[in-house]
Amino acid sequence: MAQDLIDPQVRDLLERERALLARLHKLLETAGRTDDARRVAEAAAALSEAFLVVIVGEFNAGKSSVVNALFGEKLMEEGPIPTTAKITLVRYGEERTERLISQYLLERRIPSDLLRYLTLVDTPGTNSIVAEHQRLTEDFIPRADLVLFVTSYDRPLTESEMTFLSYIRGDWGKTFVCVINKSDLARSDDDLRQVIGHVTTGIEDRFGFRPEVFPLSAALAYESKTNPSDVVRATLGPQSRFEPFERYVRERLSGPERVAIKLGGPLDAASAQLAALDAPLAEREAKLQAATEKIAALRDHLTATEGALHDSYERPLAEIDALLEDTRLRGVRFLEDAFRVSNIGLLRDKDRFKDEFQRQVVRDLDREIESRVASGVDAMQARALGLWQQALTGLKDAVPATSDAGFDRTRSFAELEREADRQLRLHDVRGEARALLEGAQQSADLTQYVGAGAIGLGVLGGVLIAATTADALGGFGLVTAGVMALGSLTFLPMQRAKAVGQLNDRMEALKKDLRVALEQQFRQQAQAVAERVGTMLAPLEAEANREKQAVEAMLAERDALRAEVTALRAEIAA
Ligand SMILES: Nc1nc2c(ncn2[C@@H]2O[C@H](COP(=O)(O)OP(=O)(O)O)[C@@H](O)[C@H]2O)c(=O)[nH]1
Ligand SMILES: [Mg+2]
Repeated sequence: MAQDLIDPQVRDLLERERALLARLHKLLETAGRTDDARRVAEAAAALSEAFLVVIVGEFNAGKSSVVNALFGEKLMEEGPIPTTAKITLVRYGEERTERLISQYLLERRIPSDLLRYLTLVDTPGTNSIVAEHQRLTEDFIPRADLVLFVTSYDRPLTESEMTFLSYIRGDWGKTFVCVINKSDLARSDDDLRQVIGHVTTGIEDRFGFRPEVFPLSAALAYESKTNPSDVVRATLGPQSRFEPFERYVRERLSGPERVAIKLGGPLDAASAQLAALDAPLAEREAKLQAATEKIAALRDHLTATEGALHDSYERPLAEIDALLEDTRLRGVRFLEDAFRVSNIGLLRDKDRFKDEFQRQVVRDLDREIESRVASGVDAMQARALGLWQQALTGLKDAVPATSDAGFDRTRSFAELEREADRQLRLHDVRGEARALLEGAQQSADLTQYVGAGAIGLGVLGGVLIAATTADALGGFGLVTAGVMALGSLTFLPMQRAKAVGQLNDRMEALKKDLRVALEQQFRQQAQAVAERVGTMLAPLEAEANREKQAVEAMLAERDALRAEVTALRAEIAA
């Protein structure tokens, strides 16, 4: 079969090497090494050009017929009339196309499997040689793996053929193999032997080397490959004498030495490119490693932030405690003073009593508490942002600003900075403090004092009054008539002691409940702040993760390709 012109094993190696180079090309492009990728593409292209066969000979000697017989298909037109005065490059293409590369060079693409492994150059007759042909031929001859000189039995070794061969041998230092086509025209073996002798000595005398000479019949060989009749094919095969020539071509093209040269070159290129990839990949890996560590540290740092945030409202809470304690003391003083006979008017006037209590005891407790809460919120936010900014600065130092390939923090950093900026601008201490306070007031701990409906600005004072005085006052009011009636002077101190006791109890409970409610609100807010700051890390983590996957994939591919290069080398050498 024509396919076997290239040994199947060699074809397999070629395919694998082609696949290897394609993968390497992709890897280099992914790694951003465009120039190297281009070099690999060139090596791959050279591999496709593997096994360049140049056919020379007089017009009408049967060059096209020999090619067609080798392939077992009509790649080239045959005929007694010169069809072209151009050098024709025949190579693989998905479909049959013809393209004029220059005035004297025609490229023909044919979807023939064998052309995946070899490229043919068909030259016009040697007698039509022009300067341009010579120059073009010069482009191909030195690269040729095989130069086929086709002469014909009926006109063996013409003078123009000798002239052309002298270019090949003399100017370009190439050897060639000689086909004597149309040997079916020989009337006897003796005649044929004579022609063979003529050609062999003619070349030897002129060029100083003894050529391989193959007398054959391309016409019969083609028939022996394509005739539908088994009998015809079996008879014509030996008659065509084509087999030794075909075997020779196969050995020349797929012999171990040539294969080693053909496949070794691109493999060397691949090895070099893989080696060149080590440093940049290691650098990306190191960068990524540093960034990942930094991000993880930042994540830890932020987790710790939540804890740190709790410290920031401890002081305001203690101050609120102190404020309530002061209030309690004022309340005790107020009650001790109020429960006297001289003050009986105040005790009888519930509204006045309340007003006085508000004025002397409660004072601006609401505002005071609100301002402590505000400073707690403020401290917490400031702390969160401070931690965040500090972390961001550290991260900036650790993660490279830009790199043509690899971890790119620029985008995520811009996002982070925007977010931090937004947090700063959004920061409305008073509003947040009020919200926090309202949240605390709505909590079950505090609504027990006044009911949820009474909540509003300054309600804490109301809470306080309700908590400390309602019972005392109510209790007092109820017995006032009795007091007057009995005129009992022992009754007032009793009531006073009772009221003070109640105030103390209530204040103690309120202190505790308010603290619990506020703490809960602060904790919630700290958690929200920590979460918000935490989510700002997400894009950076995503970027690091993306880079991690990219680098890991590239490393794995590099190692796989390296192993494949080694395997291919071993098989080529075998
Ligand atoms: N008798 C005979 N004629 C052949 C043989 N091979 C080719 N020819 C004829 O020789 C002529 C030229 O063949 P072609 O392949 O076109 O020659 P090219 O100009 O060198 O490409 C054609 O008419 C073919 O039919 C052969 O083996 N025996
Ligand atoms: Mg031809």
